[in-house]
Formats: sequence, C-alpha cells, structure tokens
Amino acid sequence: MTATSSNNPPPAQPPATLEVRRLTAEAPGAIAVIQVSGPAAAKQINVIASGCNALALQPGMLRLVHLTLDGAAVDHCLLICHSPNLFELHLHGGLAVVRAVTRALVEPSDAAPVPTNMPLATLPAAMPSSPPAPSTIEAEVYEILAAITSRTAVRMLANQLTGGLTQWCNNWLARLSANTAAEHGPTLLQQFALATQSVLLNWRWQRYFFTPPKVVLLGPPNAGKSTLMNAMLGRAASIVSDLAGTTRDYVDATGRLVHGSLDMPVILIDTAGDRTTTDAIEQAAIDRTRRQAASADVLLLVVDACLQSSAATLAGLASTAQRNFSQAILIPILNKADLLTHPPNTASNAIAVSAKQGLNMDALTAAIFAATNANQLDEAAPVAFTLRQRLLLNQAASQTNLTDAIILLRQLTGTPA
Ligand SMILES: Nc1nc2c(ncn2[C@@H]2O[C@H](COP(=O)(O)OP(=O)(O)O)[C@@H](O)[C@H]2O)c(=O)[nH]1
Ligand SMILES: [Mg+2]
Repeated sequence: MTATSSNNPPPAQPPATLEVRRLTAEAPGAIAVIQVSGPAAAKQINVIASGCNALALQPGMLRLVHLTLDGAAVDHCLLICHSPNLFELHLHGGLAVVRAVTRALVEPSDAAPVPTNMPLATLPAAMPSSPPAPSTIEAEVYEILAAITSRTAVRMLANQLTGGLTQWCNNWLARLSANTAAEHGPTLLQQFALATQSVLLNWRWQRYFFTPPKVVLLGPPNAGKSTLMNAMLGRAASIVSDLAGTTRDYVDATGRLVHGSLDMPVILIDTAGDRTTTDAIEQAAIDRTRRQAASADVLLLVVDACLQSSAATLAGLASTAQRNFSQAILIPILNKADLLTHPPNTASNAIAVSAKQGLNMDALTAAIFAATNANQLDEAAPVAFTLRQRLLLNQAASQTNLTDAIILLRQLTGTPA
C-alpha cells in the first residue's frame, strides 16, 4: 500500500476567506467565468450582485443577477451556486467589465480608502495581489483599442507599444537609473518633471481622438444650423425648415471629421435657436440648449451671412458665449455664403460657408482641428491614454527623490524592479 495523503496529512492551512479566480482566459470574448470561493464568497457576491441573495442559494441553483458597481448597474450575469462556499459568475466577456467585477470582488467592501499621502514604499503592498486592471502599457493598448473609432487613434495606440510612451518611459528609466548619484539628482528630476508635464499637457488635445469633442451649434433660428450639422455629418440627422423654431429640442449625432490624413470623431449637437418665447416647451428646449453649450468643447456660432445685422449678431453671440461658456473654443461662421452677391464680411474672423451647397466646408473642418490643436498631432509622440498612466505620471513628476520616480515609472510600464 502506498502512502496516501490521509496517512500523512499536510499541515492544516487556515482556509482562505475569499478566493477569486478567472476560469476563462483574459482576452476579449463573449462570456467570462469568474469563480468565487471561500467562506466569505456569498457575502462578497452580495456586495456587487443585486436581485438575489447569494447566502440563501442552495447547491445547483442558478440565478440571473444584476451587477452593481459603485451604486450603478453595469451588466447582468448568471450566478451559479456549486456549494455554499463555491460560486461561479458567468458574465459578458468584455475586458473592462471583467476587470471591474474582479476588482470589486477582491476589494474588501469595508476597506479603508488608501490615503493619498501614503509613503511610496507601502503603495505596492496596498494594491490587490493580482491587480485586475491592466498594468502594462501593452495590455492597456489592447483594452482601449476595441472602443476606438478613429483610425488616427488606432495608429497612435499602435505607436505606444514600442515607441511613444513605452520608449519615453524606458528612456527616462535608463536616464534616472544611471544618475542616482545625489549631485545629478535635482537637475535631472527637474528635467524629468518638465518632460512629464509636457506629456500630460498634450493629452488635453490628444484625447479628442479617443473621446470625441462635443461640438455645439448655436445661433438664431433660420441661420442654417440644422443644415450645417447635416452637411458635417453627411446625412440628414436634423430637420431643416424655413419655419423658425423647427428644431425645438437639441439633436445629437456622432460624426467623423477628416482633415488630411487625420480623422477625429465628434459629437455634433444641433440646438434650438436662442430667442425670447412665451411657449413653455420651446423655453424648456432653449434651457436644455444652454446646458449643452455649458459642457461643449467647441461652439460653432452660426449666423445668416445675408442679413444686414450678421456682423453684429455674431459679435453679440461671441460675447454672450465668452461670458457664459468660457470653457469652449468659439468658431464664428457666416452661413448661406452662396446667396451673397458681394464678398462676405469676414472681419470677425468668421468662416464663410454654404451648408446647403457644401461650400468651404473643408475650411470649417480645418478650423475645428486648429482650434482643438488636433492639427499639430504627432502620431509617434508619447500619449498617456489611461487614467492609471496619467495618475502615475503626475505622481512621478512631483517626486523629490530619483528612486521614487523610478518606482513609479516601473509601475507604469509594468517592469519588475
Ligand atoms: N441658400 C442657402 N440656404 C440655406 C443654407 N443653409 C440653410 N439654408 C436654408 O435656411 C433655412 C433654415 O435652415 P435650418 O437649417 O433649418 O436653420 P436653423 O433654424 O438654424 O436650424 C432652410 O430653408 C435651409 O434650406 C445655405 O447655406 N444656403
Ligand atoms: Mg434647426
């Protein structure tokens, strides 16, 4: 008889309270299976699954549950109880959902928040032992790639794999590591901080290729805003009419602006003309228009070029917009240029277009690219395209000690110490 484990039992291990394992490969797919086991499994599942009490499930039971993260519903999934200590979640296989769910499961629900001033050396220990979020630039590239609609952004991301941010981090890692001698430290760190800030600042406009800027059309009724929006989209998303007040509520649509070799997604928002009205519904639409303008990246101020008052109307629109919506870039536009018998008055730097005939639309696209700085794009430059990267860079830029900056850069690239 051979020795069996019952003859020679291993030393008793205390049971892990909770174990979370992904049973499917970490890759995009239709379904992902996460196994949750241990005495705390049911309690922890209850933190993220609503519509079912995992503690009350019997072995073999199957339930449809809603996944709730940070108080908001994110998905639904199947919950299978194999035993009171062993469950499986079958959820949609998108990496973002799987990672968010895994993270919520492994984080103790009553965990104290990590203080922001925690000394660097203790930070890695405070993170989950197997971080569910991608921790390398390459993993983040593949995760973001699926949600990208701009070809320019795809090329920018591809460049980050070996060049771009990866190369930038590796270069700085080499420079900082070679200069840990105290006398070189401060100047080198200052250079590093400047270089880091420049990468972070560039994101302010690089981001438009990843998250479409919100472009809101404002102007009096009948100026041709709806016609212009349709012309920019290349399809009839908004109703065009001679009747003032046709566009009562705002209309939004996603489009793509192409400028040379660059393409940028945009959210275009056509609005109700701003005017005094006694109609309660129109007033409500005008209020909603103002809220859209308040969150716009770009405001297209559109007036009818044929009206005597066009220059004054444009100036009035611009000063109101500057006062109320100062966060937005303003682009003044004189529309209906096809009807003019004399050259338009472009003293106000307005772009003269004909939305109806598609005249000078390239100049408008170019103006949006220039206003957002997107025309300066260097596709090979470093892009800090995730919040994780930007937080780590921001933290690295304020370090007064080379070793701490190096630790943060290593975390960013996922390079072991
Ligand atoms: N000739 C000409 N007419 C235009 C142009 N743009 C719009 N219109 C006309 O102006 C009227 C009002 O257009 P619309 O887009 O509904 O204006 P909105 O109220 O600002 O949205 C319609 O009859 C359009 O056909 C243009 O560039 N040239
Ligand atoms: Mg309209």
